[in-house]
Amino acid sequence: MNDKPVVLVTRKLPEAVEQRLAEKFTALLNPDDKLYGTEELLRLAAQADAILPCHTEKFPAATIARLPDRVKAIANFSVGVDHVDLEAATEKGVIVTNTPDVLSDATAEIAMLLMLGAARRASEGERIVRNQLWKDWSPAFMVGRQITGKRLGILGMGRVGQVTAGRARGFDMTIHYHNRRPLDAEHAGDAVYHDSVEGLLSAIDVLSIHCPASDATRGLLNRDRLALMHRDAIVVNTSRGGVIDDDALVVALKSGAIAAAGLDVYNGEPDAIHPGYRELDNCFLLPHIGSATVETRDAMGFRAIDNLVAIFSGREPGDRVA
Ligand code: 8YV
Repeated sequence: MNDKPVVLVTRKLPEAVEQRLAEKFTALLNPDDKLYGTEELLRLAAQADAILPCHTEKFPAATIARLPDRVKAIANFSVGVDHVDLEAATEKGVIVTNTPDVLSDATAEIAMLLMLGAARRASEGERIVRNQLWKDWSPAFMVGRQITGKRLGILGMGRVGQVTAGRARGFDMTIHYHNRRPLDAEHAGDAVYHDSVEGLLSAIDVLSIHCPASDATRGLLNRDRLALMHRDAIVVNTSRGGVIDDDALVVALKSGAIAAAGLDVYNGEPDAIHPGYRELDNCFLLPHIGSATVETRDAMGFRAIDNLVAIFSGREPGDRVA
């Protein structure tokens, strides 16, 4: 007889993760990595005691209300939980967890890659070489900007923000940040706190966005705030597309109001992002790969499993967010 809890896994996860999951649970896997729509998700959830989703599956209040009562938990394979209505989950008594810490290094790497790629015109250069458009060299050819020694502004100095600050210090960048509250001295180090987004934006050369998407941060980087940045400034986003007002950023990039952007996350990703970004040479664009390393994806899966094991052993999961 099999009395292990049943876990619905919505996407294909790394082999080691699926193996460990199968040792502890009855796992309903998705070997073809099909993207489930809401109805299919709810149909499959009828057999599940918990769901292990990615950010690609959405759980608004209406979906949570329709979850079968046997579903006790949503153990996300993600640190961001903006795809789950946490209030609705709490109301229904569904525990929600995420996977913090384990993706901070990988995401900070991508933030640095975006800074460098945007500053040094990586997209443009790569296209020139690949398309056999490289005909000459001159002192003025492909001249970009240097990030070394510049002022980095971190919007959201949480786990990923702090690791990014550490990496940026290796480039002799000075660190500025805005958070709801300043960090304690041990975590802030030499970073300069700004008590307003506006104060931060007017004091920096490079902005790296690390705050979660929420009602409070939606469209935060809008036309008025972009106008506070100087003409050589660079905007980088590894958090969520929703923090940026795309129309405003595209206009700023097109008009030269700021120099460049490096983006890994978008409103409307994957296939309905603002078309303006694709046309701009001063955009360095990646397809939401902040945590896409072998090491991190395994660690995210193990962390989600640890949360599920705690929940089904009657313990408080380490990463409970609702
Ligand atoms: C993940 C992310 O790949 O964890 C997050 O919040 O944005 C990504 O790094 C994705 O969410 C997996 O579900």
